[in-house]
Amino acid sequence: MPFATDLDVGGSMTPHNLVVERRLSHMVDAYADRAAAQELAAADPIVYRAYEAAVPHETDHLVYRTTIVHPGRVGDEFYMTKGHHHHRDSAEFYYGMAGTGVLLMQTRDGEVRHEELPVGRAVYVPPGWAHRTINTGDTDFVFLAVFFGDAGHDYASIEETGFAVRVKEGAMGAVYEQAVTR
Ligand code: M6P
Ligand code: ZN
Repeated sequence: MPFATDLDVGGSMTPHNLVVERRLSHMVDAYADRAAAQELAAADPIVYRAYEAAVPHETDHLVYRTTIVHPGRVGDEFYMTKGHHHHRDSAEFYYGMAGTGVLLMQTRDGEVRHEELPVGRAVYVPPGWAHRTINTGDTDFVFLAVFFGDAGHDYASIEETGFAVRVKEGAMGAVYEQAVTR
């Protein structure tokens, strides 16, 4: 049956089906400065949360989630999502709802692109591009993401290579650094 949900600029979704809550201890290896990550993981802060609408994870359906990436850094690297490919290479649609952040994208061949995702901007992630979001501001970064119900989250293949770019805090704002090969 058709249904409606209410999305709040704070990132909450009413009603919602599932909440993904990612704490730093779940992704210590994602950050360049492992020692800083391990130290901060002792207090185990929540890095981000996602709310999902009650859509079946099946072909022809469009699953949507709001995500709230909290502000913070591990060393000088901004808080970010784990990032993933889709098991079935398929597109994703992003829409900025609050705060300041960036969408980092990378193909399996290592081509990298980033797009800022300010409030009111839509970014299209084509099939085959892994995607990670980064909060480059000092308030919650909130966005909506829409993807196919049968896309599936593949974390392993991007974990293996890592993202080739890291987003860090510089003197004049966010800087994009070539990652050291893992
Ligand atoms: C966005 C979408 C979701 C994803 C979430 C958190 O909302 O891309 O599919 O789950 O961000 O990102 P990740 O799954 O990479 O931790
Ligand atoms: Zn995705």
